[in-house]
Amino acid sequence: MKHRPWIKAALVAGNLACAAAASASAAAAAPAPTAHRIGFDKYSFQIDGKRVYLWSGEVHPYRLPSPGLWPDIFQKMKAAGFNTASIYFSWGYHSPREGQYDFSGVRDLDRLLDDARDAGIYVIARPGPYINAEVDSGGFPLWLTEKPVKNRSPDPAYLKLADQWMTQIDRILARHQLSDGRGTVIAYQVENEYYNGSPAGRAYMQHLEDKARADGITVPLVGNHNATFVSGKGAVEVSGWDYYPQGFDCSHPSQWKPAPDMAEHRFAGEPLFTAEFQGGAFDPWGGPGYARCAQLISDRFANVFYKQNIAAGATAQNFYMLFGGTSWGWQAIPQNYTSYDYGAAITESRQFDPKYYEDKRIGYFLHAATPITKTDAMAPGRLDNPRLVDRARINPDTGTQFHLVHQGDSTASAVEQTHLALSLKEGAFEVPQQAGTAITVDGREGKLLVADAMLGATRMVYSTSELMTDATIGDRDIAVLYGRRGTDGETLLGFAARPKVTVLSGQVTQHWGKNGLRLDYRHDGLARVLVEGGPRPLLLLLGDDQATERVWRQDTPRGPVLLLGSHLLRSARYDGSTLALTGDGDSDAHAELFAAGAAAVRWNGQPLAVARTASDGLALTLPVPQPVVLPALDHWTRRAGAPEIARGFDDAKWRVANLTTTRSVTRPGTLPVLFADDYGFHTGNTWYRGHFTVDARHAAPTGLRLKVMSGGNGGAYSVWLNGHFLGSVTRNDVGSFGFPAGMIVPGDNVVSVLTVDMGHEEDYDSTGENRTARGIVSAEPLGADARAITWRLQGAIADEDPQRGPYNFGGLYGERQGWPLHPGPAADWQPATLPSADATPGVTWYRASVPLDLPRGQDTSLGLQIKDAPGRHYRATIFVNGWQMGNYIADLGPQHRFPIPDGVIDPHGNNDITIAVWKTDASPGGLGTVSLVDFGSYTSPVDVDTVR
Ligand code: IPT
Repeated sequence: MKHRPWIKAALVAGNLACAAAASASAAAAAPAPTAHRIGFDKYSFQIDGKRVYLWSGEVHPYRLPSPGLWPDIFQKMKAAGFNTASIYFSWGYHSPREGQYDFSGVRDLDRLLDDARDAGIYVIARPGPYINAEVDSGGFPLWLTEKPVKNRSPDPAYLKLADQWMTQIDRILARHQLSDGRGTVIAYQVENEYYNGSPAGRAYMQHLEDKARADGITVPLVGNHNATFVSGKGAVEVSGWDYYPQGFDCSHPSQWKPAPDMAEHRFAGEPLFTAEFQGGAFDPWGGPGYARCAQLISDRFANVFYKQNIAAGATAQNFYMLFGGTSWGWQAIPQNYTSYDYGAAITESRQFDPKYYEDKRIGYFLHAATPITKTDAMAPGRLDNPRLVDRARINPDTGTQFHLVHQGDSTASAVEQTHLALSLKEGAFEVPQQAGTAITVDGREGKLLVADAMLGATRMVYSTSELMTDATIGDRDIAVLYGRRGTDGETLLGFAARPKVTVLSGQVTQHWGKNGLRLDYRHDGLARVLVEGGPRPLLLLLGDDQATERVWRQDTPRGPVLLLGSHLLRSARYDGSTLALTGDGDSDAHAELFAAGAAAVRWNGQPLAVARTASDGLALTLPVPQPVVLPALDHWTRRAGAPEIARGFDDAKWRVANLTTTRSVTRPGTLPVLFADDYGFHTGNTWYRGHFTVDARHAAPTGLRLKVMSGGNGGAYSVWLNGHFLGSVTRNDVGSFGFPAGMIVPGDNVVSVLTVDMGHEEDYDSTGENRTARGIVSAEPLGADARAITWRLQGAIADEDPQRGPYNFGGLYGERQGWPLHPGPAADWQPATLPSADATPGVTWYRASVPLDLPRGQDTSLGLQIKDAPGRHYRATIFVNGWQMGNYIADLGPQHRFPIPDGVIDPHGNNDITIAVWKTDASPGGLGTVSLVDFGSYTSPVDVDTVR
C-alpha cells in the first residue's frame, strides 16, 4: 500500500466551479479557503469523493512573456471543455545566477496560478528540476553549465543545487493547492521522463518526493516515467505515460502511424493517465514548418486517438502541447527555432486550430457524460462491416454504455458504413433501425456513441449521433447531438406515453413505437426539436460538426449557460437577473442564448438588446470587429555593429582565455580552453579575438584551422583577419582559413571570430549534455604553435536586464551596449531602406519606431514577418521593445513570421523594433522586407498591460 498522506488532508465538499465562481466575484472579500480531498482509484481521480475526468492541456508560462495574456489562454482552454492545465516550471527561467531567484513580472507564478484558478482550471504542476521541454538545457539554469555535478542523480553536489530550486518553487506551489482550498493545483509531477530505476535513480526520486512533502506539498505525486516508478522506492502515487504516436517529423503529414492501446499501460489501483499524449510536434531548423505539424496532429488525429484513449479507459488525458507559445530570447534548444507553436490546438498567436474544436467536442462530452468516469470494458457490439471495430465500456452503477465505432486500421482513410448491434435495457437493437440508413464512419474518424443514458431527465436509449453536451436550463433540458455534415442520425428516447414533438427548425421525422420516440434526421446545420411529455421538456439541438464550433457552454452557480454563436464565450456570471457574459466576437454577429432567469444580458460590460426566439432562447446581436489597418514599416535607420572586427578595437577588458581544464563534457581540441560557458558566456553570440605578434622572432601563421560548436543545424561562425573577411562556416563545425600574406602587418595581428550558441543541449539521458561545449573547441594556427595566438573573448553580459532575464541578450556589441533598449543618439543611426542591398559581411543593426493605434475593445494578435529573395545569407535577431522575440536564418528557415504577444508589443502606443543582422557572406543582400502581420482580430475583453 502506498503512502497517501493527502487522503487525510481535508474534509469539506466543494468543486472547481465553486472556486471559479468565488474568485470571479473577486470584488467580494476573499472567501475563507475550503479544503478539498483529492483521491483516486482504478477508475479516476476524485475530488471530495466526486469523480472527475481530467481533460488537460500543456502550457508553459515561460513561453508567453505577457502575464496579461495568461487568463486568455486559460479561458480559451476552459471554453473548450478543458478543466486542467499541465504546467512545466523552468528552473533556469527563474534563476539567473546560483542562489538568485526571480518570481516577479513575467515570472510571477502566483499570478499564473491565480489566473488558472480564476478560469476554473486545475493544475498538474511539473517543476522538474529537469523538464526537457525543448527548452535550453532542459530547464536547467545556464549557470549549471559551470557545475560539473552529476545531473539528475543523488550526487550531493547536484541535490544541493536542485534543492535550492525545489525550495523556491515548492513554496509557491504549496500556496495554491486544491487540498487546502487556496488554489487549484491538483497534482505534482516529480522529475520528468526519468527511467532510471537503479538504486541510485530511486534514491534521487525518493529525495525529490521527500523534499516536496517536507516543503508542504500535499497533493498526489504523479509521474510520466512510464512503468519505472510504479512501485518500490521512489514510486509516485499515480504513474502516467508519455505517448507521441506520430513522432516528430511533420514532413509527411498525411502518413499516419497506428494508434496505441493505452489499456496495456494501466497500473493496478490507479486511473489510466496519459501524462503527455501527442498534441502536436516540435519542428527543427530547416523543417517543414508548424502548419505541417498541425496537419499531422490534426483534428482527425484528436478525433481518432483521443477517443481511443477514452475507449481504453483513460480518465486523465493531458495533451502536449495545447498552447505551445514562443521560445523567446535564447530559450530554444539547438534543434528548434523560436516558434514553439507545436501545431497545437491554440496556435502560437492564440488563434484556434481546427483541433481546438475537436478537443472541445470531446471535452464537452466528457463533462456532460459523467458516467464515463467509472467504466469497465464490456463486450463490443456486433458490426456488419468487417473493416470497422467497436470498443465498448459500461458504467457498472448506471449501466450507461459507450461504444467507440472506429476503423480497425486506425490509419485507414476510406468512408465506411455499418450497423451496430446493441444489447440495452429495452432489449436488443440493430442501429440505426431506419431502413436505408447506416452509421457512417469517415476515414480517420471514431464515433463515440452513448446508450442507456440520461439526457437530463429524459432517457436516451441510444443515438447514432455523438453527444456534445446536455444541460438543465430553467425548467427544461437542452442537449446537443452531432455528426459529420450529410451523415444520417437516429436517436431513440424512452417515454412511457407519446410525447409532443415540435420541430422548430430543420428536417426531423418522428416514429412512435413500443420503445419510445425515434427521431430520424440528417446532420446538416442545426436542427431544433422540442420534446414535451417527460419529466422535463427536452430541447434537442441536432448539429453538424461545423455547427458545434459555435456552441459554447459556461457553468455558473445558478446553472449552465449555452450560447450558440460568437467566436468565443469566456465567462458567464449572474448579477441579479442580469447575465454578464464575456467573450470574443467575429464578423458573424448572430447569437442565441439559453440561460435561466436572465432578464438582461451584458456582453463585455455593454448591455445587449434581447428578443425571444422560437426555441425560447434569447436572440443577441454581438458587436463586430473594426477592420485593422497596420502601418507599413518603411522608416528604418541602421548602424554598424561589429567594431570587434577592426584590428585596433580595444579588447583590454575582455576575458583572457587562460583555463586549462573545463567543466564541459566536451574535450578541448587545443589549449587553453576556449568554451564560452567556461568563461560565463551562456547565450547567443560570443566574440573571440586572437592576437599574434609578427616581428623578427615570430613568423606569421599561414592560416587557422577552427572547430566551433554552435549546436544544431543553425550554427554559424565568421572569421576576420585584421578587419579582412576570411569567410564563414554554416551547418558545420570545422573550417580552415588561409592568411593572405598581404593582410599580415608587423606587430599585433588580430583574428576576430564571431560565434553563436544556439542553445544548450537537454540532458535526457542524465549524462551532462547541457555541458556540451559552445564556442571555439579548437584553434590551430597553421605553420605555428597553438600558443602563438593569445585569445580573449566577450559574450553576453549577465544580469544586463533582470526584467527580461537571463535568456534575452547575447553578446553582440549592440547588445552589450543595450541598443534594443537604449539606442543612443539618433545621429548615430543612418537612414536605411529595406530590402538591404548591403554586401558587407558582419553585423548591422536596424531600427524602426512604429506608433500603433489599433481598434479598442478588440484583441488583435500581431507579429513581424521577414521576407527575402532567395540566396541571401544572413541571420537576424529580432527585438520588440527590448524583448528578443525571434531568431531568423534566411538561408535555413522555416520561420518567417514571429508572433509578438500583446504586452510586449503595444497596440495603442509606440513600439521600437530593433533587428541585429549578421551577414555571413559578401554577396549583396542583407535584411529583407520586414512587415507587421495580423493573425486575427476579435472584439474582446482582453486588454493587456505592457510588460515594459
Ligand atoms: C517528452 C518530454 O517529456 C517533453 O518535455 C517534451 O520534450 C516532449 O517529449 C517532446 O516535445 S519525451 C518523449 C518524446 C520521449
